[in-house]
Amino acid sequence: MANIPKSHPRYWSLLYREKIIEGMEKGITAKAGLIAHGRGEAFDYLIGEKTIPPAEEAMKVAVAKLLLAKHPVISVNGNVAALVPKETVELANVVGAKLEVNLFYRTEERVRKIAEVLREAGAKEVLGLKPTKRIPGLESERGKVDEEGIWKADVVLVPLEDGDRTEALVRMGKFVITVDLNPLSRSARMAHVTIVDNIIRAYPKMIELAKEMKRLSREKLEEIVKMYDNNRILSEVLLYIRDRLTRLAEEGIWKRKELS
Ligand code: PTJ
Repeated sequence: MANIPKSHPRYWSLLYREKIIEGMEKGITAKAGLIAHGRGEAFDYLIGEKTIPPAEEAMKVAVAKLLLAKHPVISVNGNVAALVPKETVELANVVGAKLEVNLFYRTEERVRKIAEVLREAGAKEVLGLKPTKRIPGLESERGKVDEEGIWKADVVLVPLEDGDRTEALVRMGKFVITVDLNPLSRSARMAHVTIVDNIIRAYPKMIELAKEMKRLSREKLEEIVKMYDNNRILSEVLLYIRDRLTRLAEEGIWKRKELS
């Protein structure tokens, strides 16, 4: 990995960029994953590279839904494995979810390598290595799922996902949660709960929330889920970006070192 000085003003951003590059070189991340990451970075600039209130609200509902689920599954792709392997395993442990490697650009070798990364991060069980079922309506490679995982799941967390697959999962009757920095993406609009935040901030926060919310009764968790409206959340994200950009334009961003 390139040596990035900690004093660099954009240290964190460069560090995660390097993780994605390293993931690709190791055969974990797809080449298209580099493009997806760049798109994510651009949207992260727009929200100010911090967790914004509508994302926090969506996270609470996502965690409540995962805790309430009978068969929750967290899907893992090449970008997620490169960026947040430990956090993925920890989140699955706290909410009691299964982990399934499910790839858009599926190759058996990548599936195996990602499963290895998850095991190194502490996962006891990783599904998706021998999928026997197919998501209806998706061509063979993209639609392969594990009978004990996504196939059976009632709630699926599919971060950084393609819109087509999100839509197919919704059609199958799954409750779909996504993490996507682009509030305009098809995935963001198709999912039942969309967390518009960088996964590197979202997963640690969701772990914290899950540890607290585990103590709540089912009634309380159901109450949190009941009032949720994903369309409102996506509108709030767009309005947040609009207001932030307006403020920055009016204040003159060139005068400021830190953007908030
Ligand atoms: O590993 P595979 O084969 O499953 O492929 C994974 C990618 C990401 C290449 C594949 O799912 C894909 O092409 O996805 P898309 O359609 O590019 O969508 C990815 C979405 O994730 C985009 O809307 C990005 O803005 C968003 N994104 C990228 N990086 C992050 C992110 N959202 C949150 N956190 C990020 N770090």
